[in-house]
Amino acid sequence: MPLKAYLQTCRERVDHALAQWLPDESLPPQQLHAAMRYALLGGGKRVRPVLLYATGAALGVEPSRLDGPACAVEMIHAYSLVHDDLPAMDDDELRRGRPTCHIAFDEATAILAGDALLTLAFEVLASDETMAAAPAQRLRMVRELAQASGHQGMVGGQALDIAAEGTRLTLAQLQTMHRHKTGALIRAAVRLGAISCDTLQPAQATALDRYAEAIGLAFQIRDDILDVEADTATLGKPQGSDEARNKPTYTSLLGLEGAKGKAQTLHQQALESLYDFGPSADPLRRLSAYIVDRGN
Ligand code: GRG
Repeated sequence: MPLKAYLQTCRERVDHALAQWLPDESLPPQQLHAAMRYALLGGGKRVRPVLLYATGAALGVEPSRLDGPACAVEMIHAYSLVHDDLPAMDDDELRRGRPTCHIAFDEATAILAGDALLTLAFEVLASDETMAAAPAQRLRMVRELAQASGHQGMVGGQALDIAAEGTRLTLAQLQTMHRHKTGALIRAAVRLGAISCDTLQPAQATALDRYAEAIGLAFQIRDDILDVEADTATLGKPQGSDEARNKPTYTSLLGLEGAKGKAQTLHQQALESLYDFGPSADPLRRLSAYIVDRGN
């Protein structure tokens, strides 16, 4: 299946599952429920769920068993964007081409909607029946997602990012920050797909980890390149915001061409890590190419 059609199929699949997990807007507290739906269903590339489905496909896992973990990862992602956009953090008014959650609603509602999405993610992992997961598998997924999202992962990376504003970072420091802030959840998406496989071999898990590590960094580098090259309408968020905030980025440290070269090297590393997988891993291979070439 061509990548475009594959992306579309996965996006429709996860959007359908997400809509079913979300509370109805007509039920109280209506404002909170409306904000949760606004934050989660308002577009987005669904990169993390697609990676999770593609990892499952590489290992022969039925897509129906992956809907729960795919929803959980996307819920964490959506919550992080809502909180990242708040005045206390990046103070952004535009996301996915629409007003950010705290602009569309209010600050308190946006904080609560983020909190509710974060906690719903773990409810899904604990209770989704279509996952058909053994208790030990479920527990591993909960632990993976918690570690990737919390102080050892995304939240820790966000704290490093805030502390780094206005300072100069070395490439190693920048990489550590992004490995936590953006990379950890991307790795978790791949790992949750892998944990869903009942017959996962240690060598497969190691190869997929290497793949996820490479594309996680490549994703962030592409984000930095887009912040320089793309326009606000294409991005759906303000262009040039990293430079405006004096944020250390791959493009500021490596230059535009250097950053593009680094992204290509990571793409090659991602492909090499999948060497022992057959055609079932083609969606993962194509996703790596998409991540380093994407236009938004
Ligand atoms: C507030 C706890 C907390 C964490 C925030 C991930 C993050 C941490 C903030 C996002 C800031 C940002 C723009 C990071 C660059 C990379 C990134 C995660 C971009 C947004 O992800 P996409 O491109 O977004 O997958 P869509 O809208 O497609 O879902």
